[in-house]
Amino acid sequence: MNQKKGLRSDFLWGGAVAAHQLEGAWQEGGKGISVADVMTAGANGVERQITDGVKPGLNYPNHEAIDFYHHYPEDIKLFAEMGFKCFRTSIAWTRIFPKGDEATPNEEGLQFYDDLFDECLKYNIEPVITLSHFEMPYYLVENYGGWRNRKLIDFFVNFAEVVFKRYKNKVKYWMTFNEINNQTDYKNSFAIFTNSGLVPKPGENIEKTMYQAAHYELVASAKAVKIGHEINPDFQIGSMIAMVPLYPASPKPADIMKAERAMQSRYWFQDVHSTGKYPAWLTKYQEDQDWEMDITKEDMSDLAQGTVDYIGFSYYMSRCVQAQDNEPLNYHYREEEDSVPNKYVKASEWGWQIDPEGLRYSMNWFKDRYDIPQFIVENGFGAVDKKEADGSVHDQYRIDYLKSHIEQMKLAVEEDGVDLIGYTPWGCIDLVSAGTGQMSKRYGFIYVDKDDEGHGTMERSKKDSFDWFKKVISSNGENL
Ligand code: BGP
Repeated sequence: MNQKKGLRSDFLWGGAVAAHQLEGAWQEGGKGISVADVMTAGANGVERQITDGVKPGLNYPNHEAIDFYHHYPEDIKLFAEMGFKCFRTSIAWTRIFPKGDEATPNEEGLQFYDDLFDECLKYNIEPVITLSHFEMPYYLVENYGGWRNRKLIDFFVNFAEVVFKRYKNKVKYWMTFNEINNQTDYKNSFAIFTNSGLVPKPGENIEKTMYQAAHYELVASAKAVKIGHEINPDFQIGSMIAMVPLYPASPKPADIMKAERAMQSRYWFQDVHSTGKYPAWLTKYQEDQDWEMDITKEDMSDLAQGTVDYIGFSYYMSRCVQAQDNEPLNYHYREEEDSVPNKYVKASEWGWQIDPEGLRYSMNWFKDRYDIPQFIVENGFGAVDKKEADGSVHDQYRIDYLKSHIEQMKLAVEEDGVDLIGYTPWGCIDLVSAGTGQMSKRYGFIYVDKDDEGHGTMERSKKDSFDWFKKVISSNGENL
């Protein structure tokens, strides 16, 4: 869409969530247990634990979450009041296929999403749907080893086909796997468990397994894209990439090269999603390891036939990388080990570096490499909010964060020619944080009365950012 000034007139303003982080009702409506349901909350500096089943007495925050399953009419009404044009959520795979490998879907689960989408459409809110957002059936982990098993391709494609057919007249915008590239951080057990249901086996080369699992997911994604377009040629089916641009810490050539390799190692997923091919360095790397990869000619043909229509991505922060003396180049950027602080930007309480210009940089980077439409499907500021005695929440810090990012987003559109479909800030209503498993890291325009121990009335109330975002939407981003 060619325009001189402003965002497109059909720009999709909205908000984003994921089924497991807000629905709750983990055992209602015939739902099966997902990987999210076996993860405990973090507490006092202790990370979330991945358990091998649900143990009494532990805090599993996703079980109830904010009970959106029962509150959604009230919540969607508030989204409509803010003026949302779209609402990004995911379909919990376990509501449709409780175990993942069944032949027949669970009608009650399908009906739930019919009702939810109808409720959105009632207010002209377009549902934007992620097929897999950190919540595959736990049964597939226990019985098939998660995505290290090729059989998962068929299970996922079947799930995609069932929901594509069911909602073909209600949903146009889809994404396959949420933040599929997080698993490149393969030493982080949270990243590979939530992305791919991988639990490392003793003695296993988890790096190789990650590449194999990622390959199966990419084939499954491509097959889903192809089938989706056959079911409804108007479908727009995107990838979903966690975009954290990695800057060199200095002009030192070794830092530049390290940053380049780090970017390659985190973002090759979009190469496959967009071109249907693996980048040369990756094929070479896998050959050099003498790994027997299960990548067939048919897979490569599937990848080529299932390239995505748009790039969906999250953007929260940038990071910096610095080469160590005599360090050999490696392709495996790891957040914990390889990042150094950037003295030019501030960080949130969780160390997430606030860098609005990094959003514009990322949009240009995607544009130059892939030149397809983009959709910012997550962006936002996680903070501990304080609810005042009169029920108000003064979250100016959140407004400041979002405003500065929207400004840069607009520059990317107006001055750099990026074709941007929409913008859906993360956690538009407070929900369970994926990283901490806690309620206290909040993103919402709408406050939900619930604490980390699970206590609270669940009452919804508007924060200051609610009216601000309403004004932003009604002016199509002109009035910030
Ligand atoms: C992304 C995920 C979301 C979400 C968000 C914020 O990585 O796609 O599921 O939770 O980040 O992260 P957190 O909840 O850890 O603050």
